[in-house]
Amino acid sequence: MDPPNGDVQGEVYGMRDDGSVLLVEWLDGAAGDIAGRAATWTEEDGIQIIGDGSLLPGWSGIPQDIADDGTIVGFDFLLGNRRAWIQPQGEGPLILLETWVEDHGGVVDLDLGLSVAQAISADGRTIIGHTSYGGAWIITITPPECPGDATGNGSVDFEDLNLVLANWSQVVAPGTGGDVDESGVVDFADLNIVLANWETNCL
Ligand SMILES: [Ca+2]
Ligand SMILES: [Ca+2]
Repeated sequence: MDPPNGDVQGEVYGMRDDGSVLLVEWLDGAAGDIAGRAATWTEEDGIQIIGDGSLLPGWSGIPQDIADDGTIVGFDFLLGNRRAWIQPQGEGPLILLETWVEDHGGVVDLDLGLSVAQAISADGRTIIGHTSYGGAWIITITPPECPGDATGNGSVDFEDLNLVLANWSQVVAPGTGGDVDESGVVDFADLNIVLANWETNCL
């Protein structure tokens, strides 16, 4: 693949597992940038700044990894200081990762803070990283309860109904293949839960 633009400087830090999105720290020499800006690059859209390019004005924004739903994790860097951030679903501003965790009921008990977010799992459920001097950390994200959501995408609709019907009266691993009541078999109980929660959006 050709580089996206021979006039830019920067580094590629990560990519989506399917290779469709590259994560770059973008330095636009023509614009006189001295701090790198967090950006994505895709074949279709080229460079797109992530949020404002950094969490804090004047810091370098360094994206590290992206989940399948577009959530991006990374960190800001300035003179040896680092601040981990997240952009949920790849939309809106960058959010200090500690703030995001606490806003979702998590507890950050590290005096030094979550300095660097290193990676996020493809399903977006696990984030790992490290502090500046205090070692590594891991964040596990529990999805919200969403009765009837057989596909696990946060909404109850025809996909879920189809999964129930496709496996009708089958014995499955509890909680999979449309078994939304986790009984181990796909039957009317599951169909009723899907219909009772029809068109619910849990996100
Ligand atoms: Ca669903
Ligand atoms: Ca069942």
